[in-house]
This record gives sequence, structure tokens and C-alpha cells, in this order.
Amino acid sequence: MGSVQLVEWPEAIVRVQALSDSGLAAIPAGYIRPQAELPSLSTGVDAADASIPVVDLETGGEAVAAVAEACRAWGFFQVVNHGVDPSLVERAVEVWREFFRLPMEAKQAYANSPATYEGYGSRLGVDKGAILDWGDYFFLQLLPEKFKNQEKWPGLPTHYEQSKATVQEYGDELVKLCQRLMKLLSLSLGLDVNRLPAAFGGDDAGATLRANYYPKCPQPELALGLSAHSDPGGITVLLADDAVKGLQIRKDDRWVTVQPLPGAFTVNIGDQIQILTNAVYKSLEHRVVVNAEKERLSLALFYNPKSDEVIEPMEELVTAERPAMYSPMTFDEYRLFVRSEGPKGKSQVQSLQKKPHVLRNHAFVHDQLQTSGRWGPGGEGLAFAAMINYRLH
Ligand SMILES: O=C(O)CCC(=O)C(=O)O
Repeated sequence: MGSVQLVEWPEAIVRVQALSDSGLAAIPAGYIRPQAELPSLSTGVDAADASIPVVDLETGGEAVAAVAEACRAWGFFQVVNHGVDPSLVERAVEVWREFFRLPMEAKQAYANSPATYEGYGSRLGVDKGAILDWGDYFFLQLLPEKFKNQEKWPGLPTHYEQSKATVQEYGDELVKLCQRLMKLLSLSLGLDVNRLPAAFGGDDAGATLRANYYPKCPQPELALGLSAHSDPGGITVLLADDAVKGLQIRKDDRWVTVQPLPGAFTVNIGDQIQILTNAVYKSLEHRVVVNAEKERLSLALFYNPKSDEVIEPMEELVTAERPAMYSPMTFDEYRLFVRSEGPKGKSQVQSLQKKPHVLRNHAFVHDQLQTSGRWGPGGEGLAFAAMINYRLH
């Protein structure tokens, strides 16, 4: 197997917005979920009932304790008093709304490919024949600077520079919030305040943004806006529309609908924090349901480890009773696997869990590729082959 490169989508891309705007009464077969995945807003427990934790970031030690409790019990919480200017949030949302309102031709100029995912997209994963999500998105790189390419960012025709500047300002503020949350997470684990930021590669940590756009769906009971998944990266800070529900999280095997508090951000921990904390904190599976009457927009900021930083359980959280549960792997390697597969519940992080035969196979693939020198610049071939091996066992 040579180095893996994800270059093309396996099928012609159809924009969900175009399908929705065409006024069709029934959704195409490719979007219909199997019975076991059928969504239902009505059977989801409301967030108010389920009390998704709220953390007030202005409460010092109380916030540390609240984060610890929320991460152990949920892996999800909302933050208030987070310091991000509400008028900036409003402006950022308006830029993305305007982008998705542009004529299709203008949006197509930003069409993405699976090589980096940057730009305007309508599918995640390159599995031919996979069931598709009822949603379009725009994905962009914010950090590290060297990967940022503003040419690939949307510029609105009426205020080109200003719209890009708003996206940048929103990204900067959310990154600052993530840096603050990483320190809080460290303290909540009883570690030095800078322990998790250092494990992420310090100033070289990465950040990306995905603006998710879920058009109206004529048969919302048959489709999902975003398949069940856990986030592959570090932490996610989500701005969800407080007027249109859609996010559901899987708690104790039930789907719970999140009702965002106005002005709050929803924070969740991703697979890299699960690995670093040796599963003291776990990433939670979540998905998005869609709606016949209303479109929905959300902005997800993903804060990730430096791409070539080796991520493995932190030694402070590894004991004789609780040995390291995951093999070391860089975020680049993990991300390539996830980008090939698309959202697949929690199966991806679970596939990293150590089992004696898996480790043997990993070592075997590693040796094979090392001796033949066949892997890509980021070790992609190695990761991909090794991960496929994991999945087969
Ligand atoms: O749209 C949402 O509410 C959730 C989005 C999400 O889970 C994601 O972008 O990974």
C-alpha cells in the first residue's frame, strides 16, 4: 500500500441546499437512515429536563469544580460569562448566513475536496455509497498560521475584506476562549495549569472552524443533519442557534436534545482529550436532527493538538490499576483516518484502544512500511494502514 491521499470525492457532490430549494416532497434514497438511526426530536429528552451543566467562567474555583463534574458526567457543558463580545458573535453569524444565501455559483467557487476539506462542502468521508447527511458546511483552517489560507475563506461580494476580518476576529476570540478552557480542564484534573496546553504543543496548537448549514428538510423523521460522531480533536466550542433545536447528545443510551442558553457556547471534549486523560474524561457521541420548517446554522470551532504532536495518555493519569488505554499516535494520523471514514459514532477512538493482538498488528504494519519506505510526508500511509488493521480486528 502506498501513501494514502484523499483527492476526490467518490461521487458527484449534490448541494443539500439546492435539493431543499427545489421544493422536493420526498428526500432522495441516499439520505434515508436505517431504522436504528432514525431521529426523533419528540423522543429526545429536553435539555432542561436533563440539566446539561452550565459553567459560569467568572466563578474561579467553582468553575474548576463545575468543569470537573461536567466532564466526568457528560463530556458536554455550556459556558456563560465567557468574555466573547455578543456583537462579534452576531456579526459572525450574519457573515455565514449571508454566505449560504449567496447564489449557488458564487458558493461553488469555494467547492472543497477531501484533500484538506477546506471550503464549501456537502459530505464528510469518502466511503462510496455512504448515507449522506442533510447539511452543507464551510470548513476553514485558523491555526497554525502556516496552514491558514485566506484565499480559501469566503468573502462576501458586498463587503469582501470586512467579512474576512469578522471571521478572523471571531476565530481569534474563540481560540482565546479555548486556551482558557484548556487551563481550566488541566486544573479540573488536579494537574498543573499548563499541562494540557503543553500536551497540545503550546503555541503550535491547531484550530479550525466549520460553519454548518442545515436547510429545511421535507422528511426530517428520515434524515440526520450530521451523523452520530464524537469529535476527533481536543475541544469544540459550538455556537448553536438558540431558536432552532437540532443538537442531540447520547447520554446513557438515550438521545438528549440540547437547548442552548441564549448567549452561551456549548463546549464538548473530543477524542484527543479522552486519550490524554486515559479516559478519565470521555468524548460524547452527538448528532444533529433537521427540521421541516426552519433552516439551522451552527459554528463549530475545533481546538486541536499540534498536528505532529504524539498524543498518548498523560503519565500522571496512568497507574498500575489504570494502565495506559491507548497507543501513541499523532493527531495528523488520527485525523486522516477520520477524514477517510466520515462520522462513525465512537468507533474511531474505540479502535485505538489497546488490545494485545492490535498492538502486534500495528507493529507489523509499521515495520512493513518502514522497510519499504512507503508512507506520505505526514506518515499518512502508516496511519491509514495501521488503522485499517485496527478496524479489521
Ligand atoms: O450543528 C450542531 O449543533 C453540531 C455540529 C457538530 O457536531 C460538528 O460540527 O461537529
